[in-house]
Amino acid sequence: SSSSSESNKDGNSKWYCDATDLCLPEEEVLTSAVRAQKQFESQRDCRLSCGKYGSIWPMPTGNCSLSHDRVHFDPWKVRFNVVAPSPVTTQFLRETNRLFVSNLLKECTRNCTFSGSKEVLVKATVTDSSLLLDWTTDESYMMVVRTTDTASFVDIKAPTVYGARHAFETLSNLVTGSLGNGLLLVSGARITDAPAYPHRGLLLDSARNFVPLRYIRSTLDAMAASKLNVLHWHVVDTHSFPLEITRVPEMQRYGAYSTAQTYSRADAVNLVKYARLRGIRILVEIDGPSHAGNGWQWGPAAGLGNMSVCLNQSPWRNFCVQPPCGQLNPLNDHMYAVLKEILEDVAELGAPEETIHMGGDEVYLQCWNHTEEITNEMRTLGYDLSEASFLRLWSRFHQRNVEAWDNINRHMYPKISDPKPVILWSSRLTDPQHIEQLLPKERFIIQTWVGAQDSLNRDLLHRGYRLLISTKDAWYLDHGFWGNTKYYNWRKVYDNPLPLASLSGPQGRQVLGGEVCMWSEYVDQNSLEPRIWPRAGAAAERLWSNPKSAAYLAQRRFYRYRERLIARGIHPDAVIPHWCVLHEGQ
Ligand code: CP6
Repeated sequence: SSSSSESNKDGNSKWYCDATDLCLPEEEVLTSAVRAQKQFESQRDCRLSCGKYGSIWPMPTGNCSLSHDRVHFDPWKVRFNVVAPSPVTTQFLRETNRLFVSNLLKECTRNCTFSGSKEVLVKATVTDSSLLLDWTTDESYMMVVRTTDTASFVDIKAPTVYGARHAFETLSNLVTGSLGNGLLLVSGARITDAPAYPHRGLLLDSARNFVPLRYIRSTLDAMAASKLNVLHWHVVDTHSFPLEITRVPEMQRYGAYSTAQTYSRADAVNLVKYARLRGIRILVEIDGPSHAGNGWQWGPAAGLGNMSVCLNQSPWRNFCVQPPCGQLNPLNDHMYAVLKEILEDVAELGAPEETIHMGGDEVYLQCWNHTEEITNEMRTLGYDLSEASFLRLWSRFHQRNVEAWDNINRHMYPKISDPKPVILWSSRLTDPQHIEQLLPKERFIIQTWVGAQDSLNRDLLHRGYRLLISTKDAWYLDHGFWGNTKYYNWRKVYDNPLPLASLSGPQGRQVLGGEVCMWSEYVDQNSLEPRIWPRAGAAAERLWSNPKSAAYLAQRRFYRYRERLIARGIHPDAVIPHWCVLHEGQ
């Protein structure tokens, strides 16, 4: 047995392979005439589909049925007909079509051209003329696939281009390899689909260890394949500041590990475009007041005073959670001015509707309390040095930055009328007894990282806050690499329902979704991909489908999902001995 708690569906765990997903008997592949009139008579529920028949990941949430039959399929013979209401949406779908074909070409083991395959005519109709991508974007789609003697027809309807691009991903899930040339396509399908949560994220830390741009692009490719839609880019931290800030070049100059380990402004702008074409937002985090040090050291020499404090203190344990220490000085006005310029740069990088993550995690009050410059200034301003004073100082830090963020957006994007909410990590400020005084619920979204049993999520929802969930005892992909915790395998990631997942109504909708987190203390480009994938895919199905069943029922589909990642050039970790897949059901 691999684990006593992960029993198979019979409730025992005596099998080494607990691959118990239901696969229907294999059927002959149709090579020529297809019984079009019969193709929906033998339709299968998508949940029962196994690798051989194309298997959809994440599972659609609406109607979903697939034909038993497959036809030969040649990606070169796909013809697209795009019906979109504006030049930008038309252009978007054309580029999406190219990505779809190039992804499928990677699936061909020998040659993609098979003489017996017929044309596939894909019609995609979208109605919204904008490319807006935020929590309100409708990502739903409908898709019908049918096959006649002469061709296959795919009809996709979606409100937005993002729904349409998800439909293309689903369509590529209906394609499987063949032993000879070409590929096979499920001959008939009817699918309606929409995500359970609007925020389906992956956090990537590129500050502890630098992650070269092409590895971030690969991460985006795999996210697109999984219908994840937010890359939370934890781009800077105390350790390094690789991001170019054009208004404040000192940040990168003082903060990057080397000139090679940097992201230029153009890199970031291009990455945002690359992501959006794949249906993904890039949400930049500028963490503060804690987790900020390198990059901020140039204040004294420039006459701006200490903008970050405790950087070189020892022993570090007295000043921060993790070395190197560094915490922004909340009483230095120059620091706020520089931070505002950083926020301006970030606001310009992204889409007009995009917002920002401002961190707020792991503040160490002892750092400020042990910095004379700060305690002296506090006494001058009439603060005592109580804990309540420091908490007030900390919340003022966030309030000031939110005001700056609002001002920036009012000027930069006057057409967007509502102030954008800002995201913060859960912390002492988000304790239920403090939060309503400190962080107004209209302005702040809280990303919680408490354990699954913690009452915080329920308490904050009860008080009307919107949440992102990153349960640290299931969705921290770095766990198991710090030496003392068990590696979170994909089942654990999968079997972690979001709080109030079963609630409909306002409290259910206050959970915007969640993120799996790839902190980079112990990964860089050499181990990044297998650490993230395929486990982040388990979170992707949790967030898209909110499945009622546990991981064992998804195993066969998950295995096939992993194979698709491999075909697309990703290097996911292994999840099961291949022998188990070959002997499944025996
Ligand atoms: N870095 C930052 C981290 C973590 C956080 N913020 C973290 C904390 C605890 C664990 C793993 C990661 N490495 N900036 C907390 C949100 Cl167990």
